[in-house]
Amino acid sequence: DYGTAPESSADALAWIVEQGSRFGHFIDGAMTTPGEGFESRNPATDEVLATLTQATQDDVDAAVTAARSVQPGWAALGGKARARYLYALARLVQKHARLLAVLETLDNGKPIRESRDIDVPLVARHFYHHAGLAQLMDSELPGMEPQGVCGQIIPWNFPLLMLAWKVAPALAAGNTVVLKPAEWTSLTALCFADLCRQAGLPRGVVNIVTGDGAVGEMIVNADVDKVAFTGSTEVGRKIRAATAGRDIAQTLELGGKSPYIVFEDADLDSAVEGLVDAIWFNGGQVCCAGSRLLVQEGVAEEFHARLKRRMDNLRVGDPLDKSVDVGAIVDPEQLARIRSLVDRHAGEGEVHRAACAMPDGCFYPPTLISGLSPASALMQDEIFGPVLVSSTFRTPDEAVQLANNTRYGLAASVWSENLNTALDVAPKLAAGVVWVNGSNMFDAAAPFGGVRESGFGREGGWEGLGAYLKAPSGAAPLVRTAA
Ligand code: TXE
Repeated sequence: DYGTAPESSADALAWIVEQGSRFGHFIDGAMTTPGEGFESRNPATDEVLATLTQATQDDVDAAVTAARSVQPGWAALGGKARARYLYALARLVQKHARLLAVLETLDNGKPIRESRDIDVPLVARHFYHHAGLAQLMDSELPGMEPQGVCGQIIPWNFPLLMLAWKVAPALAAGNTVVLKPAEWTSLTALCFADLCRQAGLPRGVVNIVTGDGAVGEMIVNADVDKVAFTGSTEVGRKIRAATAGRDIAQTLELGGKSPYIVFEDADLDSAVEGLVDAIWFNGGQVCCAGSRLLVQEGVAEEFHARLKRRMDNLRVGDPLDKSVDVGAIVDPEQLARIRSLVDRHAGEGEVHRAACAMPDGCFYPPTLISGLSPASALMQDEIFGPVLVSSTFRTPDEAVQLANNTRYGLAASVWSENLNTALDVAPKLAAGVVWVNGSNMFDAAAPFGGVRESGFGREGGWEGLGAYLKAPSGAAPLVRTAA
């Protein structure tokens, strides 16, 4: 019973204070002494939550050395023994679910309903799933070897979930890791370091260093065997350049501008509800957000009318309020990026801002900009905020052509009550994931990743595990599809 009162932040704030409100890095099984650093703030209130340390080259070197020295031993333990640690981590995530959810909401600004019901349960599911895969490894994948030491750099939109997507498969496969959370949202990663200690994970298997992009660069340039990155296409490109000529494995999960295609025979109310989830989940700060609505002409007017009515009922506000749909934007810098892109181009279409009450501070109203030309920057560039853009199409062919008119290719969503239409269109879409009559559906067993400028490599499923393995000869990584 969650009740309706705002979730209390007391336990999470007490946890921060217990840790001294100043955090070092987690290297070789212990927290280092906090050094020069930066503040982590609650974007909804602008309160300082804690002070974090900017890692130096020496810190990164120490983390990589620790990871390197224990990696052969961790791999030699075998899949079944590693599975026991992953199960322990999964159970600890569940045990501390409330603390982790509140901490995530304080640090990131996402609604507590999301961190509690989506992020943290998916984190536990990811560790359980990979514990299961680790158990199967010795019998199902004999002879496969881990990549070695993995440098992992993650973004701020799903801080703990992106950690789980990176750490769980790496550990299951016998790798050790040096992970850097995003500078705006490092607290749940540091709390996870504490869970590693509680799980009795051997020291050095997981190392976490904090800091900005410069620390990310140090990790990419360090003696690592694999780089796994989720973040902007721009940084993905820098990582490609920095690793050119080096024989290391890579997984890059980058930006998106995913189409949300509504045919005139779709169940319009369901499609509106699906769209709320596609673009206003996590305030649109989702790499695979259904941020580009393409609606068939015959129902465009009616669909937009229903959508606007639904938007006006969204609740924006205190992320700890359990009835809030859209929380704070992660940081004033991200808010400024959203504002600048929208303000420069909004005149090219018709703007509808949700009529809901808006709090002051780092918030942005749910916004729809319709009637845009396909070439408009708003139709082409990732806004990464609660802003939906839309345009119309006449025929299925035109829908496919408009949907694919993007440099990205992460996800797509098709809405039709006619399965033939949906199944005809879905395979023609240039996207790593296509949902039919749904959106934003994730599972640890389903591979996720993009094509084109959305990156390459898959996370989740056998493919995701395969990306952390190599054949004994050092040949191409395993890619195995589930039967
Ligand atoms: O991302 P960055 P930012 C998109 C979204 C957003 C834009 C900018 O459009 O508006 O990117 O966000 C680390 N070498 N996405 O600037 O910079 C950084 O410290 C190595 C989409 O926050 O890519 C952080 O840990 N690492 C996205 C991580 O990269 C570097 C999620 C991501 O930050 C680095 C986030 C460097 N040179 C933003 N520079 C998604 N696909 O989900 C920075 N970093």
